[in-house]
Amino acid sequence: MRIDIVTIFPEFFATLDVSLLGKARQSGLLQTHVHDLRDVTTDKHRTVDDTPYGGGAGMVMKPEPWGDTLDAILADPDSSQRPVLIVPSPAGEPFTQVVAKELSQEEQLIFACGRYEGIDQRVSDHFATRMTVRPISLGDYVLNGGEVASLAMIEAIGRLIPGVVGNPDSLVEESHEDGLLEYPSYTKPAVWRDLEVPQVLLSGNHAAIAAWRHEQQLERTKRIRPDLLPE
Ligand code: 6GU
Repeated sequence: MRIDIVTIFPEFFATLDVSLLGKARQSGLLQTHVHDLRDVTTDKHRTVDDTPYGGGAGMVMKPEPWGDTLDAILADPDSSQRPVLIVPSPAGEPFTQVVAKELSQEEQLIFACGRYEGIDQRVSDHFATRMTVRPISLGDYVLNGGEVASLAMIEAIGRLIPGVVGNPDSLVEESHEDGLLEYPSYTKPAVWRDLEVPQVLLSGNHAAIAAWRHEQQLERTKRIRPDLLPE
């Protein structure tokens, strides 16, 4: 998979070198390209924002630098025929494991990291004719910009690319995979600060262990995330 990121803060993406995704990049499973939006500006102050038409607080990102940067990405012979343009925004559709799985099957994703009060709407309107545009939100709270949100999405998506996570079994029994929260995990020692590991896990009875884990998933989900359960 190829991932392009457009941002005025390329430094945020230095962490793509680290851990699992860093390894995926080294092995060629993942290619990332970070583009500084200011590189295409021509004025002395490298301006990327301006005041909103109609008035109001804050600044809006100007369309021209976005247009020039995205045109250049599309013109790259290594770009795919129809990439997905992800626009991180608290006004987007909710990001879920289902969305992460869909996006992990794409050839190319482009993350448009907006700052200030967002990007001139015409950027999405124009590029919707040339790419699949998806405004996506991490949840009901506000971040200063799309950079941290993009990093979270890239990690969630990247680990689903075949080969990125060494043992694919570890992708199966985790929260949200079966619509439930995951069960609690324990390792040695069997007693720690007077707290014992649940006996059933030491029993060697695999059916009993599976049943106990499923019960724990249901109990946790009911208590913490009842919205995930059917009526
Ligand atoms: Cl995806 N972007 C921004 N800027 N703020 C957010 C968000 C995304 N999700 C929640 N808040």
